[in-house]
Amino acid sequence: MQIYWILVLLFLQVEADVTLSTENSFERSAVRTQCIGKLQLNELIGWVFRFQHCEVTRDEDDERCGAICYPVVKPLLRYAALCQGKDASINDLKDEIRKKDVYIAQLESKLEIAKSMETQASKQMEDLKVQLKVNEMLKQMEHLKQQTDAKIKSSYQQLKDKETELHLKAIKILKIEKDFKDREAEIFDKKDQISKMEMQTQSREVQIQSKDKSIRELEDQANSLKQKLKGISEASSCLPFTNSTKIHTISLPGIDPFVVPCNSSVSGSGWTVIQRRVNGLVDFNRNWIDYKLGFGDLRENFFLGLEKIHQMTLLQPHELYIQLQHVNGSTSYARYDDFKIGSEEEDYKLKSLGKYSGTAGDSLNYHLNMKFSTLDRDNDTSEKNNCAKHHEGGWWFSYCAQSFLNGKYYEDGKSGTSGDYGIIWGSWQKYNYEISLTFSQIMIRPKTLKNLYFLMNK
Ligand SMILES: [Ca+2]
Repeated sequence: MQIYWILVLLFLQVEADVTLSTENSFERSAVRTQCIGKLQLNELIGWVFRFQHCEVTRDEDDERCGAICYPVVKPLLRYAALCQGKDASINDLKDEIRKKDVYIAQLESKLEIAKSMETQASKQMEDLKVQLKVNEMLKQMEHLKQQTDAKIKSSYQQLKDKETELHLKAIKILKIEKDFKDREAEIFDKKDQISKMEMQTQSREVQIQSKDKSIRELEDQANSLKQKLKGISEASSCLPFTNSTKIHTISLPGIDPFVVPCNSSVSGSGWTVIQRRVNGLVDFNRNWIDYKLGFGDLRENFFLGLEKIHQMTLLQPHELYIQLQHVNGSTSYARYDDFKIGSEEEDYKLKSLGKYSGTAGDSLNYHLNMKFSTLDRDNDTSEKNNCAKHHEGGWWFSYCAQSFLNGKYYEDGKSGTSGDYGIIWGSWQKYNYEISLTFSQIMIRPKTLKNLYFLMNK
């Protein structure tokens, strides 16, 4: 039996040689060797195991086998050859499968690597996304930081400015405080000074009060003295109005103040004019009341008034000055050093003349102690006549007159031959009563106390 299978194998070897006869010798040899080796190995092993107990001899078998088996084995051989080819294909396929497996394993390995790489990439992507988010956040934070920095910078600058402003204000406040303290110190000093001054003032006030008291006492004494001297000095005549030839107001005890013309241009200062004739504009043929109170224009023709003259001459002794002028321009005067007339109760009697001096002659002494007469009051010594009425003017008529300065005014200086008086001063015109003077002025001046006035005003 074993020999049979060896023949089969040799047959297969022949078939293989025939099949590959068209191939090149080198390659056929290699393939045959390889195929025989494989068949021998595979089939011999199977064959040995399956037929190891075969007891037929080799010669017998060979004969039987040759005759019986060949027709049977021949399709088997062909099938075996076909199977051998299939096995080779299968082996090839297995090899291919192994290669594919290897390739698949490689691919799987690569896939694993790829998956790993994908995982890494995904992780990296996530990391990148995170990084991007972080970068975006960082960028936003940077922007916020810049904005915050800008705000902080602005706020810092504002704070800086505020600090500077506060610093300046603090300096101002310090200066104001210093000024305030200085002022306080000044005020304190001033208060101290004021306190001292108040004390001094109080002391001085005491002194002043004492002096005021003394002054009041002196003033009272002076006022008393002035009151005593008032009527006899400055206000009672023109004497205080030194060198004046104007109209002034004087006052006398018992009557209202009145105005008088003063004259300092004829015979020294301080004369009070009591009568004047310069033209015929004022009628001197007046009644008692007129002569008592006075009349006319103080600037020209006037009579001051018997009551005023009485009060003036009553208060103190007066001197008398009579100024005369002829129509031809010649002048003269008569002066008496103690002129005084009585009260109305005494009919304003010419009570005193004193000592005469002058150039006109003494034509008034004839009228001494005569009462004053007016057209309505006959106080003359003529029993049959009213001299004042007859000669049209008031005067101290006796048996009429040697002087009469209140007579009718004649512009040509002549009263005519009728015997009626004009303005006459007999002793100066040689008792020619046809002559009427064209100017007369009677003035009086205190005499005995005039020096006292000057002493009081020094
Ligand atoms: Ca008479």
